[in-house]
Amino acid sequence: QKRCKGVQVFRPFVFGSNAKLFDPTTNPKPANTPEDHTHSWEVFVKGVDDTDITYWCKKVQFKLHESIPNPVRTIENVAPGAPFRVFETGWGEFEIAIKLYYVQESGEKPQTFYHHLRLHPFGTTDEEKEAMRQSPCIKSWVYEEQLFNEPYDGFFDLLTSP
Ligand code: SLL
Repeated sequence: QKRCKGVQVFRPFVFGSNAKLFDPTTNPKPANTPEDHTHSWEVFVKGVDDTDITYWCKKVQFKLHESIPNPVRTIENVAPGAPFRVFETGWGEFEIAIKLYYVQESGEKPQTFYHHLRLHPFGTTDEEKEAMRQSPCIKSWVYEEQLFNEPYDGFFDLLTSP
């Protein structure tokens, strides 16, 4: 297998979380949810504007807080354009390790990103915080670019075929 010398390919993606406070009318607590859980949330990895990333990202492992049952969640075989994601409920914020596994043709080792799960309004200015307080959903999204440096010929074809 030959590498494409001097070639760098970037692929944008998004990772992050969405969280909602339980509320009897807008976000009712599902049956059997533990008493102390205050929020429902999801953590995800996906393409920008839900574009497909499955041609380079094959699998994502989310490592949640140890207080959560089965904290290591592995998501694969998602439909093209669908997010890799985990839904949960809970009461606290914590750091999530998000490990991306690349398609076999890439020859790339998995890479870990870190995301702080946000349940509560945050922001640097009062305006930002107030806007979040008004919003039904606390979004914390990070836009990233995956760099493939001198990809193998076969992987380059995968990355660049329409
Ligand atoms: C804190 N450092 O103390 C954090 C830890 C852990 C959050 C937060 C448990 C959910 C479950 C849950 O929400 N843990 O029991 O399934 O704030």
